[in-house]
Amino acid sequence: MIRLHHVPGSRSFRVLWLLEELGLPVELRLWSLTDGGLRSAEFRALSPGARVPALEIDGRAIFESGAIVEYLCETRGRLAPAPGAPDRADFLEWLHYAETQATILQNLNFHHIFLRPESARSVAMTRLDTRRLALSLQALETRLEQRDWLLGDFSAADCMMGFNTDAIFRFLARADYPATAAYCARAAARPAFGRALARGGASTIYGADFYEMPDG
Ligand SMILES: N[C@@H](CCC(=O)N[C@@H](CS)C(=O)NCC(=O)O)C(=O)O
Repeated sequence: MIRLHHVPGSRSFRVLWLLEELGLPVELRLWSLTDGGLRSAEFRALSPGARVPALEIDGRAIFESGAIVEYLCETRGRLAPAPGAPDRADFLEWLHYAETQATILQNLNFHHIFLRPESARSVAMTRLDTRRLALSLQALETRLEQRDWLLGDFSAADCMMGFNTDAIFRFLARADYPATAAYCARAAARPAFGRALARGGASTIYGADFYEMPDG
């Protein structure tokens, strides 16, 4: 039995998408970011930092989406170059780069949506993180100008980007990053991506399609 602890539209989508790509049956346990459930002793026994995802598998629980993705590839033997393969370093770089970018997206979610009261939000930090996102996205854009997927062929590193693809164009103009926009569309067209979205549920975070960088 594999059980994924999941919040719709969160980083746990990365794992759900990969499990669908691998054709592995999974039981979902749904949580909310806002009702305090992630801070319960029950959940912290699975993920001590009170974050999703957590995956119960092979008689234990694993937290950290990157660790889960690497573990699934290693133990289920697909969608990643083997250790020592020529493109292994590229795989690890992009797998972890997705999390570098996700932390910026998470900050922007706080700046634009979650922080209350609104007077607690910082214009300077919102502008800084928007610029940091643009820099991180330019690297992705350059990479994708030459290839359909991060490694050329589809890999689990692309699943790590699954959380980011829903968020990046909420804060930056799609038209400025055509290769990344095409990549996001290719990802969304994969049957496993569609199954994961239908099963796990779409993000409920965003009330707007686009959030402008504030003046200041
Ligand atoms: N580096 C961790 C980050 C996990 C993380 O921050 N998850 C968010 C959802 S996308 C979360 O659980 N947030 C709960 C909170 O901040 O209280 C990973 O990749 O698994």
